[in-house]
Amino acid sequence: MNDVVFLSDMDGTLTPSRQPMEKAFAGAFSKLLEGKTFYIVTGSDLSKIKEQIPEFVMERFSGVYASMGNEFFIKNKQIYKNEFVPEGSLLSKLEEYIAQTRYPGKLYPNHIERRCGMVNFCVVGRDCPLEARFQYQAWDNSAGERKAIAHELSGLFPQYKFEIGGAISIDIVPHGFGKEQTADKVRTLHPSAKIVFFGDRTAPGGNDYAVAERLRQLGNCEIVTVSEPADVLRYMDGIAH
Ligand code: M1P
Repeated sequence: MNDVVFLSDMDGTLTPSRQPMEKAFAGAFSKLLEGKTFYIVTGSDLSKIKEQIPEFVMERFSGVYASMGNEFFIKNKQIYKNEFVPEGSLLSKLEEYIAQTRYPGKLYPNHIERRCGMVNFCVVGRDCPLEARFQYQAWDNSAGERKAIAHELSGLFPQYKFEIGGAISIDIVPHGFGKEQTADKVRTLHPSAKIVFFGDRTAPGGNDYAVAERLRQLGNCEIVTVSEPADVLRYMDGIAH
C-alpha cells in the first residue's frame, strides 16, 4: 500500500461535527491506520483537533494540516505555518455584524478567533455551549445570516475567501490559502502516489469541494464522499483485504 496515501477531512468525516471521535470508531480506525500514510486537514487548530481525536489515533497520522492547511504538524512538531494579519477594516466590519445581528438567542464570547493563516468568525460566539450551537445553526438555516454576511464580505474584501465551513461560523483566508492548498502539499510529498481523499462535503458549495477539485487537477486520486465516519472504516477495511 506504499503507493496510496490518504488525506481526510475531520468534522463530519472522522468525527461528528465538533464532537469527539466515537470510541468504537477510534479503536477500529487506529488499527486500520497501521502501516498507512494518512494525513488530516481541517479548519480547526491543533488544540481543537486534540479535543476531538484521541492521542493514540493522532500518533498514527503521518501529518496534520490544521487551520485549513496554514500550519502543518508531524507528531506534534510544527513543520510550517502561514501568517495572516487581517486589516482593521475587516475586523471592524465583523464587529458590526455582531452588534447588528437579528439572532434572538444569547451571544457568547470569542466571535473573532485568529488562527494561523486564517480567521474564524462566529456571531453566536465560539465559546457557546452545544445547545446554543444547535439553536444558532437552526436559526441560521432559515435566516441565512452566514450566507448573507459571506456574500457581502466577498464584495467588500475580494482578496479573501469567506467560507461557510462548519455549522455556526465563517472561515476567512486569503485566496489560495484554504484547505485546497493541502492537495498540492501532499502531491509534493508523494509525487507518484495515488491520493485517496475522504470528505463529507465534496460537492460544489461544500467546504471539501476545492480540495477534491484541486486533487482532480493534479491527477492520480480518488475522491471518497462519506456520509458518516463509518464509511471511512468500510473503505479502508475494503482495501485491506
Ligand atoms: O472543520 C469544519 C469547521 O469546524 C468548525 O466550524 P463550526 O464551529 O462553525 O462548526 C471550525 O473549526 C471551522 O473553522 C471549521 O472549518
